[in-house]
Amino acid sequence: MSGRSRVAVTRRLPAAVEEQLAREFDAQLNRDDRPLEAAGLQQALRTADGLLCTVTDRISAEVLAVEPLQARILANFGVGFNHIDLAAARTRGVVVTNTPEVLTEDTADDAFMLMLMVARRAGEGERQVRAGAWTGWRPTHLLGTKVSGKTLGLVGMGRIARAVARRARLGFGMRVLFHDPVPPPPEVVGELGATARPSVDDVVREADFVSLHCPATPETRHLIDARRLKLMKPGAFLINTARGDVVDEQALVAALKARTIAGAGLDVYEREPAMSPELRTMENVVLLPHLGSATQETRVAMGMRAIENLKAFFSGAPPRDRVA
Ligand code: 8YV
Repeated sequence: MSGRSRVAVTRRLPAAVEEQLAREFDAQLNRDDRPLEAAGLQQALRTADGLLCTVTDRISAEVLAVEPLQARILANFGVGFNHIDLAAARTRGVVVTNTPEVLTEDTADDAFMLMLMVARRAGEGERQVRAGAWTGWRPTHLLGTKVSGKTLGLVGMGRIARAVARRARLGFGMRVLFHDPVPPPPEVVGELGATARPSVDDVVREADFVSLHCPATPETRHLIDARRLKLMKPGAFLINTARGDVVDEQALVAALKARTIAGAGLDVYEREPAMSPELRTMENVVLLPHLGSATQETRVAMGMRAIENLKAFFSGAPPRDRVA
């Protein structure tokens, strides 16, 4: 149908979202769900008015240099947008939007799931049961680390960190510390019962669980490096549901080997889906495949939010979640 905006959708999305996309736009769906490489992304940028893209699309300056550039909006399905070169998008006059808020609670759940799994050795236990290696209950079997009442250190205090802080305080009676270069207003911090620390170093030094909730930017790349891992308590755990780039994965492997820290719960990796093979051999590490927002409800809500941004943009209104 002419007159309808053409939207290239880079991955398969939940059926309800694809149906809505087909109703609203001239939607080019990716039925095979094969990630588009640079050439495929460029083809989409040349032919569609907008892209609905995801974390698996590396939209670099080179990709955006395509001629002729037809697309005027990148509606990202996800809150993180470090896979998109925002400066290049701005230069090329391409608007970028994301999907905040709708995935906050699920990602906070994911962080807590990792915290509990790694501290209570749930992965190890499950592997034992599945292998038929469980010989029965005994008082000294798979003793883990208590979570309730411990100190949680949050790196970043945005929406997701606050949702983690609420769970920690209300559900687990934890003491919550945080550092954020742009902290929330004092009344928000007070409501959460959280305590600010002047630096990331202070947070990692004091926490029993360090949970990462900052965006991936040039400034936060390898924020958790060998030095900061050494500052952590030997009994402490590192939880990452933010982005792989925030942690120096090689330094983490070294720290885990040297028992500088007690364990790690990871949902994200520096070179997804690849990871340091040594991580897979370690019992004190829980490895999830980027599941932060992976619930039926939330993935539909993310899709609808991206559609809302596209509709606003094509109708000439400012999209609600513009990031560039
Ligand atoms: C998404 C995420 O699944 O929103 C984010 O930043 O990491 C995940 O919730 C992913 O980014 C989809 O593009």
